[in-house]
Amino acid sequence: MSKKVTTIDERRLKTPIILATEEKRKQAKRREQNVVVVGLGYVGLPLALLAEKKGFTVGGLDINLGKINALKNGLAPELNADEQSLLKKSKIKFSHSDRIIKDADVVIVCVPTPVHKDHTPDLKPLREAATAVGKNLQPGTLVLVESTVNPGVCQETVIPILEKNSGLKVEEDFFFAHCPERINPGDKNFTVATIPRVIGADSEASRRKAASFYRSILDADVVSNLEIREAESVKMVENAFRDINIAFVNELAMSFDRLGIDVLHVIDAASTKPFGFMTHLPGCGVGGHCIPVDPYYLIDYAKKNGFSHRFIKTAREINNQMPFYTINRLKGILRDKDKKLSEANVALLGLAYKRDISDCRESPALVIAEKLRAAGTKVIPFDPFYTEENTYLTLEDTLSAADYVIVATDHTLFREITPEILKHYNIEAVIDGRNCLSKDDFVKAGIIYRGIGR
Ligand code: SAJ
Repeated sequence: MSKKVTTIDERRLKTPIILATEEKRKQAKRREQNVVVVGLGYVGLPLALLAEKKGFTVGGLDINLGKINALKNGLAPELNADEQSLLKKSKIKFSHSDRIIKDADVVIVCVPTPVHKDHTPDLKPLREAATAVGKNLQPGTLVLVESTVNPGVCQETVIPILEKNSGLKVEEDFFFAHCPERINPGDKNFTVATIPRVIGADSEASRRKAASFYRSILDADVVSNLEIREAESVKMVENAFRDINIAFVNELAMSFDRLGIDVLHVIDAASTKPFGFMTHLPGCGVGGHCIPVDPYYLIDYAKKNGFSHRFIKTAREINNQMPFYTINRLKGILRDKDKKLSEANVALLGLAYKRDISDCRESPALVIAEKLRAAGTKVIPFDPFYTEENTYLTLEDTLSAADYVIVATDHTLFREITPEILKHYNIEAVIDGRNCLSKDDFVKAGIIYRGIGR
């Protein structure tokens, strides 16, 4: 019988001192490596700080001079506490000039990929970033694109711009890979260092270089056996998957409102099934820079190649209508009181697209505010994280000026609102756009409650 060979984990044989010495040697080697991150938003800045923490010499480029000046002064409110402390002691060279790219061994493009009003992809930021990189690209550099794009963008848009502006040839003069970002803003468990990543490349040399770089900064798995277009597709699939599942529960919510069934009770119960079910929750809409945006990139590209994504498109339509559905919940209450929207003073609680963050991009709350105002409603917005738009400085002042409340973001502060508080301010009804309040308590207290699906 063959002797069972036990593979001994080499690391276990090394003493902590040997491991620490090895890490120090790797860090010293990395210090010779210059990494430049292009785009210092919620993706690029944490990545730049992580690369520096892991020993690389790092430069950060952004077209926003105000952001660069703030960063030079150690100011970046959107960072979490750990990242803030890294920024305070950081030696990252923050620059507004793309010449910083000339010294880079690794360039990482982390610029936004939004959509136009008609939901078609807006690649302008990415094209501009690729042009800046191309103009300063040196032979031997590894170019990594983290921005979320549909299949084809790297090979059909980015690489041609890099080659045209540098006179260099991809895979001959410089290396290229795509590693879609997977940041989840506000997530304290999964951070830039711990989220597994996927890499797509079209040559073994680029693949190896990209995998080696990410493995040197991440404490997470790196899957590197994809082609570029596959890696571009992974992100599209991840986010369309989430959007479709949210649309599913949003449709259930609208149906169950008619049927008088509490959709949250049903979803909670279905979630007890340990397999074959994944919990998603209905709400007043789908915001953010990823979920409501990315599916349109895939829809648009597939359409250009002769395929119409009916299911993904329908999911987008369902989710886009949720702000209007939320307003209709209020209209139903007013109708019973023979009132119109133009006679209502509505406290709109929450502008951010999700809990306990300040980001309002594509937020359904902004659609609700716009449509209510168009109907003549007096909208009194309040968001503890996004103070620019607040009518009043406190929640109490906001409630004192309102007759009705719409909760559009389930910030922790709003989850603590009790019926007594609303009664104190003579609030007649609450539309709970995030189903984050206790329906039974409000009904018992005689306050009209409408959730989304309950
Ligand atoms: N939402 C619902 N119901 C849900 C989940 C979310 O209505 O069950 C709404 C949220 O209120 C928000 C929007 O959808 O308005 C997006 O929420 P999100 O939790 O997906 O938050 P994002 O946009 O920050 O998504 C990020 C994404 N990360 C990347 O794209 C790299 C996404 O892929 C992650 O799945 C998501 O975080 C996550 O899982 O938290």
